[in-house]
Amino acid sequence: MNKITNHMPTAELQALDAAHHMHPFTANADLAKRGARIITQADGVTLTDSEGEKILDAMAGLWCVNIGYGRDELADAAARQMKELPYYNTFFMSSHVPAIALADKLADLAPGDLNHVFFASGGSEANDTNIRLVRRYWDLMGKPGKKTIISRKNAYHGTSMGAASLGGMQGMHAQGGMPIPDIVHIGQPYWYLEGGDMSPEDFGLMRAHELEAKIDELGEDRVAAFIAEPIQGAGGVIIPPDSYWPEISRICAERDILLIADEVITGFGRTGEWFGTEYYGLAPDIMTIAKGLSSGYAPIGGSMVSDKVAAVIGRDEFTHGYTYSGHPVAAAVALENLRLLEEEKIVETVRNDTGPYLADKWHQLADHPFVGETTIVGMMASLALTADKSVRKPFKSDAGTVGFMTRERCFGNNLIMRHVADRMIIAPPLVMTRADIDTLFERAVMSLDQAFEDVKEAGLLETAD
Ligand code: PXG
Repeated sequence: MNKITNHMPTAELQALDAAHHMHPFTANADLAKRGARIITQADGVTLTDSEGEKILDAMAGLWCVNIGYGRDELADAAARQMKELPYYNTFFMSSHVPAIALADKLADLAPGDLNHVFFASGGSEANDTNIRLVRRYWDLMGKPGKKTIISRKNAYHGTSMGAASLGGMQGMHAQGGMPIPDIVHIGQPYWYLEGGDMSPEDFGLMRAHELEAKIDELGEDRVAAFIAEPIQGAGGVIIPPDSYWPEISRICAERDILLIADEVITGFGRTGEWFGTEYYGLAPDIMTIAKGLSSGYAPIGGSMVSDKVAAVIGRDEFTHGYTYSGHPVAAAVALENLRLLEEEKIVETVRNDTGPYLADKWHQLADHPFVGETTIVGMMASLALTADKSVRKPFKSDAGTVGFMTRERCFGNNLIMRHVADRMIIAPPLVMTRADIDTLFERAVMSLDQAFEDVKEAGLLETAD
């Protein structure tokens, strides 16, 4: 393909970017020295950068472009809606057609009795809504003491003060007064590095029982809710042992607390089901949605709420809302995205065809001397890098050193595969074909081979004591 020329040269773009643009989760001074990779176009599963390089995007942007890039239908839906009604609010007894249609469609798609939606612009806002929803629910139920929300270490629920407090990322809590009061964290079901000598099943049960123990410790009359991602995404694609979710479900059913499933990543086909709660057979009271809802084409998220909780919340004014709750353009784009996902049977294809094909390839990587385990559900997968396949232990070097070196090789080979500490992760667009998967696999093997040599040469192929 030709170099894209209808923009400034890369170096000039990088200089302007460094001068004025503060990037998320970035040491901007370091980035300024190195220069950002500038993406100019995308189609299907492939990005084009300002140098004309074609890059296979095995992360679907930031876990969101489920439908793939370049869908005119979504652009047309946005243009139509912008001309007809670019904005109106949903406060003050008003509504509009796109928000109504999308809420109706979501009630249809969501499992169980999650028949109501409170819209937000993304996952963080939606999780902030959830904090307020569950506390308000228990107030109205005459149990105002039930305020505490139990979450998990290494969970990711967003970056606003509320959402980052729900999250269990130490690096985030260290920067500015988090967690906010009445949010506590239990252990994560991460068997590979935390399971020790236990079997995965016993370890899964043990971690689930931490929820029960925490409820007992705090007192059931103080606990409002438990929040969790069905599969941790940003934490490293941590797929819990099979014993974990059934036990959590039992505890939530027996105790008088609400279950919030954060489906920002696992929703809209990522697991091969429409929602991760369906994959695990969960019955949450509230479900957080964002990302794949619009395939990232427009910023929109929300909280799906059960009949039971919505009926209570609806008794009185809920003093909460965002200017862009149910934004008509974002809602119209989301609706069109859901129509395409359904009509083109994209979720079914992931479940029955491309998902199993990817899983087969992914598990072949487990034979590589640099890989300790491979794990995958639908189209979200991870692998643990290791210095010694015979033990489940981290590297001696700081967590992420080896992962970063591997990521650099992937980027060099025009493959977007990310690292979380020393796990490599993928979450490709759900439209990825078998041929795309073959390309992904070839580039992944090449990158692992190269990184393995780099790590050996740097003297970093060493296991922690
Ligand atoms: N919940 C979950 C489970 C998420 O993964 C959010 C909430 C927050 O959504 P917003 O739309 O406010 O970003 C997320 C977002 C990463 C990464 O590095 C992951 C996310 C966002 C940014 C980076 O993997 N997930």
